[in-house]
Amino acid sequence: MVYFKWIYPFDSFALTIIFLVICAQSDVPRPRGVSLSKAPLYSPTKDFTCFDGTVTIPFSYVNDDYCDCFDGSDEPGTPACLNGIFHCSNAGHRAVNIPSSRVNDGVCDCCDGTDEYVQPGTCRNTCQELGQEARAEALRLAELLREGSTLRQELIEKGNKKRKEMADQLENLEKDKAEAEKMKSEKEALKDELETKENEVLKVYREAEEKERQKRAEEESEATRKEATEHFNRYDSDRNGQLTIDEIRVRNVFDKDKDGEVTEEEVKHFIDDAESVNLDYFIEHVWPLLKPFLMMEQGMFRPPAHDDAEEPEHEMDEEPDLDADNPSEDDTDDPQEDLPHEDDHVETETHQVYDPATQQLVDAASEARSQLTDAERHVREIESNIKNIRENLEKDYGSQQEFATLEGQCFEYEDKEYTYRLCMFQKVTQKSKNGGAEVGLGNWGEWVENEDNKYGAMKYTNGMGCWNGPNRMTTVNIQCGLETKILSVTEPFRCEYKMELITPAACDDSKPQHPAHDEL
Ligand code: MAN
Repeated sequence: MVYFKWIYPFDSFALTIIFLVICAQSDVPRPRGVSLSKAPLYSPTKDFTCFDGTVTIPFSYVNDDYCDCFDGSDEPGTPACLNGIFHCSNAGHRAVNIPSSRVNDGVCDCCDGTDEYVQPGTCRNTCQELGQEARAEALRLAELLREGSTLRQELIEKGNKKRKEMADQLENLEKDKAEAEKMKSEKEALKDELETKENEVLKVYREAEEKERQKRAEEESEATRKEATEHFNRYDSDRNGQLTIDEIRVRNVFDKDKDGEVTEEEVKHFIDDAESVNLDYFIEHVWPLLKPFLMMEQGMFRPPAHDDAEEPEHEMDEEPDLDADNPSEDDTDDPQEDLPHEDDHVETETHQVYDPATQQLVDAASEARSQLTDAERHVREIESNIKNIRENLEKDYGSQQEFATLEGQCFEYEDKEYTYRLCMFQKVTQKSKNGGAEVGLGNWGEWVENEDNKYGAMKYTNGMGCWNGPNRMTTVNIQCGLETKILSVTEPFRCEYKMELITPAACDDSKPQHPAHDEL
């Protein structure tokens, strides 16, 4: 495994010197379980004062297997106090502190075996071996850090270069934007000007169209009137200008249900309660009701079939197939209901033909509109680029821009069930190997300090909602390594993911050394 965390470079000479000094210091007389740094607090010639200052006892009470101090400081070398601390010097390896309750419990906690002194021989001293391994590991890690920090330096240079390029790009884009906006205003002005002209010339056409429409409407109304009058005269057999109930009853066309008889109800349908109607009433009220039946008779209008299977075969001259048994208001065979209405919107594609001069103006205006649309799109594109660059420039890519080149780079990790993908400073996703959609495990949020390192972990938050739970989120712990790579992905809590990432960007050899232990 090639990663490293908070280990600082030691060369073998320095390690040897430190080791010799420790061996010399390990001989300093002190009560059992006391570290070198605490030794001065235990003077055999003075009474002992507990570390918390509450009690002072004769020195002979120290390590007498009776707990006198609340903080357990009088019994570092016995298990008498529950909260005491036993210090293993572990000469040759790393000193450690263990709870003094583990002293003489039959388990070897210290590599030098000093925690199990009542039964000598219980523990073998393994400190030399372990120390040797640890020193070899420290050297390996120191070497890793040395190599990694060279790579990090390169990343820093590239990162700064990238940032500078982005700043230059932003400056250029701001200029482009000013120009594009100027262009847009010009195109807008040109479009307004040409549209004004276009409207002026089209006004003549629109007026002519309106006149034409009115004319057509009048002609249609006149034709309707004429046709209705002809029918009125045909039915008004005594030619007295009044169509009576008797005159209606003998006309088959008013026999809505085609049962061979024009009933009272059928008459009422056309003329309400009137005894007779004159021509004007006929044209306005009766004709619109009668016309669809006439059209059906002439085969000019067919109501839509409601059930294809049962649709009767219509002959051109066939009578309208009306439901004679039940002519209710809901009768869907009523041709009146199926006629196109005046306010029905009928899409018709008309291509207006203009005179050449007008056409030229219409074309110019339409070209100006399209150019304005292009100019507006261009401004929007530049604005979006500016926004992206600004967002990136505002991101924290590390104290020396060491993480900048990683922006947008994606790394994958596969376990048995899922493929995880981390796109640096953007998002984390999870895809099941059994198919299904990608699940968002979080979007770039912020750096999180980890073991005194401001850039120790990244937080990706606000991912896809978890079933009956919060939105998914991911913490990416970052350590030094010679390449950028995800080492593991876990889900310690449901929908909370943890990634271990190594990268040379984290190999910082300039950090102050952290003394992990008080001896060695
Ligand atoms: C999916 C995955 C899992 C997650 C569950 C929660 O199966 O995203 O990681 O634990 O949903 O329901």
